[in-house]
Amino acid sequence: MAEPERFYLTSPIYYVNDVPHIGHAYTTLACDVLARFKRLDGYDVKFLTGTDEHGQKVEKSARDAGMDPRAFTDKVSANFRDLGRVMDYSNDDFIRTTEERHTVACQELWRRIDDNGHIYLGTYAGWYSVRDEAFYAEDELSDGADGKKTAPSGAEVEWVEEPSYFFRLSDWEDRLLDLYESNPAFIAPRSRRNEVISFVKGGLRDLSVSRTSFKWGVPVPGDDQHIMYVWLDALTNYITAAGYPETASGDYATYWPADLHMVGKDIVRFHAVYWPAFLMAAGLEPPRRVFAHGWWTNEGQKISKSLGNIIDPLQLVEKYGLDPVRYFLMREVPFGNDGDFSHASMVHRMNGDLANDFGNLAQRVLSMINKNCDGRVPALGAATGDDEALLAAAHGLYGAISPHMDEQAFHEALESLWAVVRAANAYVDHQAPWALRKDDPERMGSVLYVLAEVIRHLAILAQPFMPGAAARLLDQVGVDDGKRAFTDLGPEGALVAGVALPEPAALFPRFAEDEAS
Ligand code: ME8
Repeated sequence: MAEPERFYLTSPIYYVNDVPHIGHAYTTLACDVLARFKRLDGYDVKFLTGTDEHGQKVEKSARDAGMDPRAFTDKVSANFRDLGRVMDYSNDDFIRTTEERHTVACQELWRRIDDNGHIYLGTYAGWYSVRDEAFYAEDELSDGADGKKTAPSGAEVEWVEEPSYFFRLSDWEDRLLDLYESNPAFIAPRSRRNEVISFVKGGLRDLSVSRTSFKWGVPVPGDDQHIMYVWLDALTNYITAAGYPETASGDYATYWPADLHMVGKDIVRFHAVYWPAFLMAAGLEPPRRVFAHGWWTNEGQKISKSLGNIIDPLQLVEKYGLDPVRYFLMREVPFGNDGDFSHASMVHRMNGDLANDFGNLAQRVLSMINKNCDGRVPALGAATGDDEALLAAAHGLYGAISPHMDEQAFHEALESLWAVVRAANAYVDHQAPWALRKDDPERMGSVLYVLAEVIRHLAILAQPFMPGAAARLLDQVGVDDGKRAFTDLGPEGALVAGVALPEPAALFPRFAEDEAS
């Protein structure tokens, strides 16, 4: 048998300066949905997430908490792992940049870049933002209300002057532009691609890649007065987890280059400019694609600790349930755009799309089968044009959804699923199987068979988005665990008449408004 094609995708690794919030949950969720989709589609998937634990910002947070950085990072990193359990992420690895395997990879990458002549020693004198962990040129800054300079992100900056190694980023302009030109899918969505191209065309300055004024980081090989710039350290996680430095037969050869780095729009420059330049300078392949999604606000307001309006994903899941939260985040906002979280829109999706549309379809069909077909899959008699049309829509779903997933258009994939949910509900209304029970039970059986088979398709394809609800639904239509992959969507996987089904149970609860507070 041919080796399965591999698919390597990564989330950002999150700073352990704070508890995880909805933004972190969102990016990793998008990766999880895609990872699950690709696994069901037969790929050998590697899905990586983790925590970014070095640098001045984390060191300062540890100090503010009165803790040693190592103990502090252990504690906060564990919160991100806990989030993963609650959100049911299916990541294959969780990397921490304080791990030994990562130090080894960072130092080796540095050596290669240095051996190839792309690093030199100088002095950095300029602005630095600890919050962004980024260097800024004077002309990028503006004057804040209190007279202090601020970065474009709104973060405070401080003046830094210290010996530093520099990466010759200015040498990479043309090769980066070539990379974007020859791989139009390298940066998505288009707005971000344009932003990155104009940034690079505007001219690149050499980049400071080491710091000497604090110690919490990976030492520069051969000069441990310096620690590596936290972004060089952080980005390297993607190859560390692929098994870099490479061995002849190791994972690196199998999984690198990554198929997708999923990030938020705030960090697209690091991923689409610095990272491919570092890799090419080391003689390594750049990743295949970077997708930078948009920003969530809370009831119309920017989410920030100082405004006290951080949305805690754990609380969301507790209040609304995991599958509704996963569905809402992937459905509400065209992936790539900014979006707003509001209680009203969450409840609207939950009661409308989930309870009324999908849940009600399953409930009606399964309880009719339970009551009128002796709780067994009915038989399909002679199919009518309406039956064929609905079955054809279900059979076409995988083909409709798959290209959307390859473009990370998760909202479109769900819209395709719901087009069939709506068509199936319209078919139920039109065929009125309850009215056939007395006079034409055979036809009633056919109608319910068609619907059960459509539900099987919907549930198989909904698994990446709502693993819990989809699994319960597949149990209810009697689909064995081993028959839930996309290859089972074909006729060989079709429901078999006579198979006994379990007692149906409601799939999606309605959210009663008086529970809202
Ligand atoms: O930047 N809406 O880590 P970080 C949507 N350690 N997504 C959001 C968001 C919001 N309001 N807020 C945060 C770092 N995010 C680095 C990354 S990677 C080698 C190193 C998400 O903890 C979004 O994915 O600040 C964003 O890019 C990421 O969290 C930033 O996480």
